Amino acid sequence: MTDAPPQDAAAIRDAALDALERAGSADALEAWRVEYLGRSGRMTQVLRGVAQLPPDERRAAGAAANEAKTVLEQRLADRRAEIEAALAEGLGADAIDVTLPGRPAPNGRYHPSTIVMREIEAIFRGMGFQVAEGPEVEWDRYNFEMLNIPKDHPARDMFDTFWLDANRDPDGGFTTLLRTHTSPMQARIMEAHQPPIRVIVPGKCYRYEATDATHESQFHQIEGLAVDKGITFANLKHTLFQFARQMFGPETRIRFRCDYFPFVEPGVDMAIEWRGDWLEILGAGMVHPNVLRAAGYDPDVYTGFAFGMGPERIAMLKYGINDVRHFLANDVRFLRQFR
Ligand code: YSA
Repeated sequence: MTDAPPQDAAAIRDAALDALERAGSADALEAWRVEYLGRSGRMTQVLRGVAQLPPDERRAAGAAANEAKTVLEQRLADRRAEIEAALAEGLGADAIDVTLPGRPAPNGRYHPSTIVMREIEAIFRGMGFQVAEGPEVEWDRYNFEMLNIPKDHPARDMFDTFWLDANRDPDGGFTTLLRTHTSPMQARIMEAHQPPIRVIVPGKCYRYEATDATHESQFHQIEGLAVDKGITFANLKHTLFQFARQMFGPETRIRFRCDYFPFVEPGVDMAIEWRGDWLEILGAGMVHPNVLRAAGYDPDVYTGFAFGMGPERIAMLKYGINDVRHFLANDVRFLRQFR
């Protein structure tokens, strides 16, 4: 006599139920089904074994094995339903409603200074100028001395300067600063290159001055420099007239007036007529012989013109902005208006 089938049925049922709890996917359930209830499954084997038992044991053993099989089939069905429900719930949470309108991606925009500077650059590139950039932390030598503004020159008062404590000369004087204009790049470019030169230099400038509607302590300038044999004031005037007409329209009226900058002779400022008023947009002039000489050029051979303009002031004209301080206030209501 053997009691193996009924005991096996109970033991296999318990092991199977245990394994079923751990099966967490449709694939795992199928593997479980094959292992216990498949054609050669462990519970199927037990049922087949009942036929080999002595007749008086078959009834009880068969009933026990059938009951164990029924329990497993029932639990398999329940477990399948549980897994399908969990899967449906997960899918529901991640479901994408493809019929919803798309959310607009927030686009960045160009700053109005950038827009105007690019426009200015494009105009001068079209006239054969290259574009260069230079350092914002500058030596006194380039910002002033090589531009014919020696130490103690009264013209230094035109440029309220942020001096840096990083370097001092033997007398304890400051030697480095935040550049007050882009003009030091004139000296750097002439020092490093031979004529002919036609270049513009966009960049940030800093002045230690009280701010108001037309003055910021940080702003941009675009410097222009042309040096060659035979450059005259007429070339300067033509270049700036071309620029103003492309920038502000072909009918734009332009005014030149004498002005003083130590690095040019003669010096001028240029204004354009805008909404019934004259608005100054740049300083300019013929490069001073001392500046040419300081860069190693012979002023009897080479002449040049230079100019420096403020893109924020130009943007104010173009867009009707009434205060230069808006440019750096980081107010998105202001910045959103430009593309
Ligand atoms: C003059 C002659 C040259 O051959 C070359 C360049 C120059 C310009 C000279 N370097 C200069 O800085 N002149 S400036 O003090 O009159 O500034 C030029 C332009 O920069 C101004 O017309 C204005 O548009 C802008 N600017 C100056 N200070 C500013 C400013 N913009 C905003 N805030 C400030 N504080």
